Amino acid sequence: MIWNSQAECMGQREREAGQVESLRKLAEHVYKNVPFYKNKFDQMGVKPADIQSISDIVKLPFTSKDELRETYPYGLLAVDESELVEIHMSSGTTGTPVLEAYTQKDIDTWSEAMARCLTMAGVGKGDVIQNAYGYGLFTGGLGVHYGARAVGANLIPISGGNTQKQLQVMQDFNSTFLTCTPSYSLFIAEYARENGYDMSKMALRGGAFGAEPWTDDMRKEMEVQLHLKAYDIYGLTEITGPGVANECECQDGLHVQEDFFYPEIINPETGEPVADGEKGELVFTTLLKTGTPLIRYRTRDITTLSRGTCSCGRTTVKMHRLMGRTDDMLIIRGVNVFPTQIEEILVQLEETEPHYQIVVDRGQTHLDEIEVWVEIKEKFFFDETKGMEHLRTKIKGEMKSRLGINPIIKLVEPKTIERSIGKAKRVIDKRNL
Ligand code: DLL
Repeated sequence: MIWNSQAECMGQREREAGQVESLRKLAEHVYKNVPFYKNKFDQMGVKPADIQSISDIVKLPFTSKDELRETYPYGLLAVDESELVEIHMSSGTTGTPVLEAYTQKDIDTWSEAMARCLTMAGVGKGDVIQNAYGYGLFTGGLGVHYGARAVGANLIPISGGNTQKQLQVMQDFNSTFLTCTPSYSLFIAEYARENGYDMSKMALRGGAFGAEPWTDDMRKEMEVQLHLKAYDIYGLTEITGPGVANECECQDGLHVQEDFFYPEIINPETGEPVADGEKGELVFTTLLKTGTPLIRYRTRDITTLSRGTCSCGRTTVKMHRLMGRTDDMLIIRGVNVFPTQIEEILVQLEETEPHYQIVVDRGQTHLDEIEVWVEIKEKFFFDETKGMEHLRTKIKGEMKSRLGINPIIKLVEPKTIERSIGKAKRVIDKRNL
C-alpha cells in the first residue's frame, strides 16, 4: 500500500519542478516576513527570484541550531502569532529549547507525512496502534497521533512508561503496531519476559521505532524479542517531528518525504555538497512550512542519500539509517567513533544484553579514556571468573581490531544499566569539555 502514490512515485523531473516552485515561494515568504532571513539573504546578495532550479538552493544560507536558540522564542516566526495552532519544543542538553510553531497548514502537512510513513510500515484501517512515544512538548506522541487519524487506524495514546500497563493494554486490545523508541521496546520485551507475558502470543505485527540512533543488529534483537517487523522512523522537532522519513517493507533505507522536506548532504567541515552515496551532514529545507520555516537547516545528523526506484515502487530519495550526530562522535586519542559502532559489536555477542553505556573521562595521563559498561545475561553472569575474563578480552579485542580503540570493559550484572522509557542516554561524558 502507498498512501499518496502520485507524490511518492512520480518521476524525478516532475518532482523537481514542484520542489523548485515550493522553494521559490518559501524564499519569498521568509524574505518578506522574517528579518533574520532577509538580513542573511542580503548579506549573501541573493534574492528569492534567483531560485530558477533546485540546484540553486546552494545559493541560500544555512541555518544552524545555535541560530534557532539565539532567536528563541519567536525570532523565526513567519506568520502572525494568531495563525499558530500548536507549539512543540525539544529541550536538548544545553538549556534553551528549540521550537517548532505550527499553523493549521503545517499540522496538515505533518499529518500527511506521518500517514505516508505509517502506510509504508504496513499500517492501515483496522490496525490498533499502541503509541508509547511521549505526549507533550515532544513531537513523537502527537506526530504519530495525527498520522493514525489520517490513515483511520485505532490509536491508543498510552504515551511512554508504565510498562506493566503497556503489556496489559497490548494484550487486552490486541495492539497490532507499536510506536516507541528502540531502547524502550527492548525494555517492554524484558519486562514481559520477567512478568509472565508471552510476546509471541500478542497481536503485534510491526512497529515504527526512532528518535534515537539504533543499528541493524539491534533491529534483529527487537524483531526476535517482540515478534514484529521493526521499521526505522526519522524526524526532528525543528523540521516537523517524526514523519520526515521512514522505511518501507524493504527495510533498506528510509524514504524521505522530499516534496515537503528537501534533503541535502554536505561536508560538515566545508559546507560543500557531497555526491549521492557519500557520507556527510544532513541538511533540510522545509519546502511547505509556513509557521517557522527553515532554510538549509544543518541537522548535525550523519548519513548518505541514494536515489532510484525502490522495489516498493516509491521514487522518493532514501536516507541510510543514521550513523549518529556530529556532536555524538567521540574522539578517543585521535580515533573517531560513534556509539552506534560500539553498539554493533556488543549486540552481536551471545553473552550480553542489548543494554550498554559508554563513559568518557580524562585518565590520569590526561588523555581521553573510555569505559564501556556491558550487561551480562543472567545465565552467563554466574559463570566462573575465567569465563568473564575471557569475555572481557574478547570484547576488547573486537573493539581494537574493528574500531581501533582500547576501552576499559566493565561487565556489569543484569539490570544495572538504567532502562529508558524515551531516548536512551548511551554516553556519559565526564570530561567537561
Ligand atoms: O526525536 C522526533 C521523532 C519522534 C523521531 C519519534 C522519530 C520518532 P527530536 O527530539 O527533536 O525529535 O530529536 C531529533 O533525534 O536529529 C536525530 O539525531 C535523532 N533521531 C530521530 N530519529 C532517529 C532515527 C524526534 N530514526 C534527533 N535514528 C535527530 C537515529 C534519530 N536518530
